[in-house]
Amino acid sequence: MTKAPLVLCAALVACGTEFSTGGSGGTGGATSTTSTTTSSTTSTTASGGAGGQGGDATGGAGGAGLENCLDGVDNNGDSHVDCADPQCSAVGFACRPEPGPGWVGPIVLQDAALDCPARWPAAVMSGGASVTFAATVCGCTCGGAVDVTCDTVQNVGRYADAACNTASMLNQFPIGACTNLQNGASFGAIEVMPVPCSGGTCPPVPGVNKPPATWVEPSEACAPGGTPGGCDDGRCAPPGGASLVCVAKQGAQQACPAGYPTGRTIFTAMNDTRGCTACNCGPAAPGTCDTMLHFYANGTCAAPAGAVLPDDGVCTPMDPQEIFLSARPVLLGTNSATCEPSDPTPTGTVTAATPYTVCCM
Ligand SMILES: [Ca+2]
Ligand SMILES: [Ca+2]
Repeated sequence: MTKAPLVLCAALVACGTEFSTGGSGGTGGATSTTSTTTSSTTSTTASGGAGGQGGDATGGAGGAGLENCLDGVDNNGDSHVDCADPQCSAVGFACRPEPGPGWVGPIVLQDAALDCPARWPAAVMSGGASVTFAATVCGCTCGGAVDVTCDTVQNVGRYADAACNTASMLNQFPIGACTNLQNGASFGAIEVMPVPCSGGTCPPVPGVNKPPATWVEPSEACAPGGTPGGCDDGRCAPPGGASLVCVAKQGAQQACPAGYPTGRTIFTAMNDTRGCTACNCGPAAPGTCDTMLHFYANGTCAAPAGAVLPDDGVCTPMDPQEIFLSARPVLLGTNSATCEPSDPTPTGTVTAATPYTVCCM
């Protein structure tokens, strides 16, 4: 719903389409493009060729053409241009005071939630009196530990009974290597103990949640689509209806020109510098490396015996009749080590920028 930052066209000349509502609206003349080089800006003006009738006026005299009230041209040949033409004044077009150099308009100012009025179809700026926003929510978590150092042996407790009540015998199997169990081994139960690890780091995962900033007193300005003209002193503009008729100039708190006494400052951009302080992870606390212990039916770890046990330290009954001839603990590449995240705090703010002074009748 945020409109583009203000693009106040020079003198609102090039802002919109030809004003044309009501009437049969004949086709306009050819549009030519001219470059104005009186300043550093180049504006494109639509200088309609002959016969560009149409426009707002209704009920013109029989046989007379229609007057376009916003093109600075006497379209119907009655010697009256725009606001001076009875067709335009009859439907509320009026000369508004000339605001002076640097001011653009007339425009109408209204609640930003509304669509621009039909006679002021060109949305030329939006913004508000100030900005409001909720606090930034900062978070930080740590991913799984990497570069940990795993102990090099797997401790395995062997028991003669199935409930691990008998005195245990400790085996230490080098991790990743094949241990030949010589004449074979059988177990009533075993406990495969976790493999400790140390060291390592964790990748930090920052979280920055910036609630949208919104305008206080959101407003928008709409311009008529056409060239102000047809006034001896001032600018011809459509009736404002329920909206305030205003003029605008860049900068805050400019002195309002005659005829537009009520001024206010409207900001048209937001400068958002919000963020969070750094998300860091402390060194990994000691944990365990995950392994699986494989038993084999031959002496070289080549014939899997079907017994594969996790390193959970749990008393696991085995078939005491089964003879294993070799064993190998295998690292799975995962671990339980964790890191402590930092506690980031919000930084920055949102400020209103690019002010315009809008003065209204
Ligand atoms: Ca005209
Ligand atoms: Ca006329």
